[in-house]
Amino acid sequence: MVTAAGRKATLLVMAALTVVLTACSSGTTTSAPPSSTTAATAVASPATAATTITAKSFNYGAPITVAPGATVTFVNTDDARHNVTADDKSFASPTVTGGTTTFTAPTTPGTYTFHCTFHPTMRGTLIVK
Ligand SMILES: [Cu+2]
Repeated sequence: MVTAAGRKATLLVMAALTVVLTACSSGTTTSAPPSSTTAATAVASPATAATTITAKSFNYGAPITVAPGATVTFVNTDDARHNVTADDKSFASPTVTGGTTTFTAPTTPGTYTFHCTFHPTMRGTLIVK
């Protein structure tokens, strides 16, 4: 009788442990998909990044295309101060040093060349269409 009760108790403990372990492993399994969701979001990000001009190593990178009047983000990854100033002065970003700022693209479609007022050799192109 004691042995039967003991077995029953043991079974209950094992069942409880199994539930806990299952809960733990399913919890771990559940936390994995969110990271692949994050990866999917990261893949979608480049579309947004198209409205971002990044200054890196005194280089603006490839021309970017934005909609008329779009808010363009300017990211300066250098320790030096930079800005985005249109050659025709139609737009200009604030100057940032190792930071991020924004400016408004022209509302008139066209191809605008720009430069950094502190480093005239830095040149980039903003296409508005
Ligand atoms: Cu500069």
